[in-house]
Amino acid sequence: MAARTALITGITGQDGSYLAEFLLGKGYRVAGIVRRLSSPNLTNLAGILDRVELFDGDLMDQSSVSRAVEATSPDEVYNLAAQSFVGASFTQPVLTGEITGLGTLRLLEAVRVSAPHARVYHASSSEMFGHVETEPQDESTPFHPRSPYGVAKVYAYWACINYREAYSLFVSNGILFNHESPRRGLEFVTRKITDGVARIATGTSKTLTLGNLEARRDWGYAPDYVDLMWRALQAKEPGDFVGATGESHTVREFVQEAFTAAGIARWEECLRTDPKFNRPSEVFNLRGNPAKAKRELGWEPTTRFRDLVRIMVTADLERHRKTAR
Ligand code: NDP
Ligand code: GDR
Repeated sequence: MAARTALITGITGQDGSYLAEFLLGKGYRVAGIVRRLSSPNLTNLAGILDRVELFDGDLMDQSSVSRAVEATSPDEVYNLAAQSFVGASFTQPVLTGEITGLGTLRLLEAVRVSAPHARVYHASSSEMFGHVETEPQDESTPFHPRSPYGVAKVYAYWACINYREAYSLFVSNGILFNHESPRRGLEFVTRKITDGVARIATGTSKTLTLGNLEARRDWGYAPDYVDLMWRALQAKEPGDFVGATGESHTVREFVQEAFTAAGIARWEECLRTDPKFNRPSEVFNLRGNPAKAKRELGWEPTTRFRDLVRIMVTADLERHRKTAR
């Protein structure tokens, strides 16, 4: 039997690279859309570059997205590309809307025209819940986004449901809560913390400066979440699924756990706050209920908070020690 083909947008990112590895492990032919940059950014794909097919394309550009869908004739499409940093969405709101919101519509159009039998996974986000009034959040919790990013994700979420209803496309939303790893971008709080702690532990820095330490998040491990993406497309029917651990912690707790993992006891002396890292409107508290994904997809996260922090601190310590040598 011929290998199934998966097309991934956002393949160079944290999730895209883990998903590509996961699908190669399952025998898929894996293709990805990569935008042109003056300095190519393929670090996350280093181990699999010779096994993935890369197509030039940008979610801002309909023709390049359509060409990639036509050229690969995919069985499964994973739409992970986005301007994904909430902080940057306040300084670049229109760009965020173009990529994260309309970009999804461009991909759906390409699938509708050229690959209507393909199954589509779309990366929706817990940021759509935003200012929550109930806890934990599940698939029926109302949306109240608090950033241009969250607003764009709500648009994309409904675009996916509209294409499911209007054209009978198989489109599923994964409403995923924060998931992290050593491949997380350095501007996101978890990686900023583990990188900062590793710098302090190796003597290249003395302090770590953050914004709101009391924000709560439901943090899981990224490789667990790409498994959910795949499972969502193996289901009988398309649907919308929350992916989360069901446990939440504050930023301050993450900091404490990270310093502990690095063996630094008097960590409060190294911690600073600066209001420049606060957001104009903040999401204070998120915790997900993944019961539907467990019941219908058989999905469960394997890695808990403390192990996640340790995995990330260990990787950053190793990286900084190597460069210090
Ligand atoms: P990353 O920021 O690590 O990756 C984003 C990817 O999108 C990169 O490959 C980036 O390419 C690509 N991209 C950005 N703009 C464009 C564009 N205009 N055209 C084509 N590609 C583009 O994000 P994650 O891997 O963490 O997240 C994957 C998806 O899941 C995103 O949509 C994110 O919003 C969503 N999400 C993430 C969660 C998380 O906790 N990680 C939780 C919920 C949802 P380049 O390398 O060129 O920058
Ligand atoms: P988030 O992730 O906004 O939840 O979006 P981020 O790690 O940026 O922020 C989490 C919380 O930490 C607080 N915070 C800080 N954040 C950053 N980046 N830097 C700081 O110095 C800092 N100090 C405190 C923030 O205010 C916030 O409350 C991520 C992204 O991956 C989205 O794409 C995804 O959809 C959601 O997770 C689920």
